[in-house]
Amino acid sequence: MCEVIMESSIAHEIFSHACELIISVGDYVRGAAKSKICTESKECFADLVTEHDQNAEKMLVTNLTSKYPDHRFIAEEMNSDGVSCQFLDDPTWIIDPIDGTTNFVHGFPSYSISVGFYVKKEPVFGIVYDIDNDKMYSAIKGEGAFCNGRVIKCSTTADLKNALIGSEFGSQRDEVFLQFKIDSMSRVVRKCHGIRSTGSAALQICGVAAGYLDAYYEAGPHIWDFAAAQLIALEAGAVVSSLNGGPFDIRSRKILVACNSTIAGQLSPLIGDFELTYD
Ligand code: LIP
Repeated sequence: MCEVIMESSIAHEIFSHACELIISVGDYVRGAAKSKICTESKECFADLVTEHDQNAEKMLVTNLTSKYPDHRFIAEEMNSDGVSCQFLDDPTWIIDPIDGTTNFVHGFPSYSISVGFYVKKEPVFGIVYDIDNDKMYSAIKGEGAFCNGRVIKCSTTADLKNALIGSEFGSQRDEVFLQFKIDSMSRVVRKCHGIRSTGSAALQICGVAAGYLDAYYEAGPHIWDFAAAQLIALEAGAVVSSLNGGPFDIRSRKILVACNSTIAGQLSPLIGDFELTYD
């Protein structure tokens, strides 16, 4: 009997508040996309941040802190100082204010607000809002996955050779790490219909949940890039694991999401593995 981590009516009340808040922050980001965007780089020249990432995060965290003062936060900009995230049993919001910042900066229409809500380190709900396409992907644990209120299910592709895969080169430019990614993609592309790199882990994983991708894998993203989307994929019927097919560790910065265990089993040996510092 799985333990009830939060009473359903309370989870729904918090979920509805979060959806309204995310829509209003989405309006801010959509408006900001129309103006000239100044960027700063973080770990390297390709790892970008803008004042709009910081403002959107402040809007989310300030609002949620005033409504739920005892809740905790793990968020990209407040945690990008490299100090490891404190992931405790308390009610915790895991936030990426703009997932796909490089796309946002270039006006490439694939960036999202990603908000996961966890209690006792277990997901309660996940929301990924595709700002440019006005699509809200969501799931409450045990209640299925949705896009703008419509039920979504992952695909039933049964063989990798008929599959479309999502993966990313990411924003790190460390030579050894990049070569690992190039080699794994070169092995994978030889065995499937194709690979799509659209620059947002959260939206790629929602693509698996919605069935237009059959799997997504990446080494390098952070807990805030997939905390919400991984629950949406699970509720859509997908399997979520580490790159080597082992149990998924949300702080490991490695994820493989597949429409079923057959595709995961065919894909994982081709990907290989890479040691990364935990979040
Ligand atoms: C991005 C992820 C993407 C990864 C990039 C970056 P950001 O998140 O969504 O999957 O390849 O390196 O981490 O920085 O745009 O929030």
